[in-house]
Amino acid sequence: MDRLVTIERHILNQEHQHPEATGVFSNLLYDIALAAKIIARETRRAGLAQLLGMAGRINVQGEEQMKLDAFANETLIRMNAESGRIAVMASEESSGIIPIPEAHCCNGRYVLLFDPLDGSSNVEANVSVGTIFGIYRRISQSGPGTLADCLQPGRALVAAGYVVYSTSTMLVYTTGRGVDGFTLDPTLGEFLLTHPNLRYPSKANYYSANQGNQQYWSAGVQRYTRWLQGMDPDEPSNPMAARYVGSLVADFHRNLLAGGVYYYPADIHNPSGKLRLVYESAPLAFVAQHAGGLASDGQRRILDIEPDSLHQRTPLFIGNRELVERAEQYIQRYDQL
Ligand code: P6P
Repeated sequence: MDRLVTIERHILNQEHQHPEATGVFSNLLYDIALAAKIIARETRRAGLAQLLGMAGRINVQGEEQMKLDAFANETLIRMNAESGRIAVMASEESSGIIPIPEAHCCNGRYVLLFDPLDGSSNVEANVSVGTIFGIYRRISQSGPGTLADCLQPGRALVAAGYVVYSTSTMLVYTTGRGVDGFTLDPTLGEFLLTHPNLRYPSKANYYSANQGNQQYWSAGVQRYTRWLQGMDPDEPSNPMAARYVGSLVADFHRNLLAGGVYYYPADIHNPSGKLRLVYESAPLAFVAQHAGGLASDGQRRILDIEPDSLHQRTPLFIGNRELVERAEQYIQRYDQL
């Protein structure tokens, strides 16, 4: 029987490989893992705990805020606001930066960005949802963290990951040295290392996109989609299977394990696409990169994009490297015409 490795033990083992480490970063990762356990508990019993149904509040995206959204957001804020490890936070559910109380912010070295419950519109249908997070070092010198601390390019991330709340709850993260997956054993209350050193398989099986929007995509993206379906007469290929959950984290996770590409391109109604750069696309791009994959907006690599604003959107192609590069090639070839 393999040795049981909890996420805490794994984080500590990684810390020991950095003699200069002070443990602050490790404790920040512990805090996120604990928040994930709390959110998992509520997500699992959402229907029972009457957490379903609209909170009646409208969030910054103009969407009715699910009570579970609010709960996940509050949990992540509460777990990190007074730890002294964070200089500033930002969330999909909060319009501006989330300042840290003066008493706890000024020594905080890190910046935490998150989408507390991505895909939450699926909660009522009992479909998988997820948390996405990214961690930067602060670039401001002292005092309370700033908006600029939150608008760093993804290549400056020091850690990123996601939690997928599904048939089981998994936390997958990287600190830039491999991607590791942990499955929550609810009877122990522990995340156990179940998927060490995750890498995209060389053979990709799935493509994930909302083809209801296909007529609104560019010529290049439409042609790319036909290639994925084995229907581009000029570029013969084996058809791939379509899988689209409507929950980015669920699609991303399946494609990471089974090989595939997820894309939410720009369309004539949404020239910048739908997904957010700072707390959705960049953290997942960091994970994809360290699992041997790639993420692009169709022209630029996601990790190279310098954010202009907290909630800016970006087109997103993410998954197996060759599938994302192929999308860039189709866009290069057919969208410039
Ligand atoms: P559509 C959920 O709202 C989300 O942000 C992603 O999790 C998901 O992949 C996408 O939007 C679904 O969007 O337009 O296909 O319903």
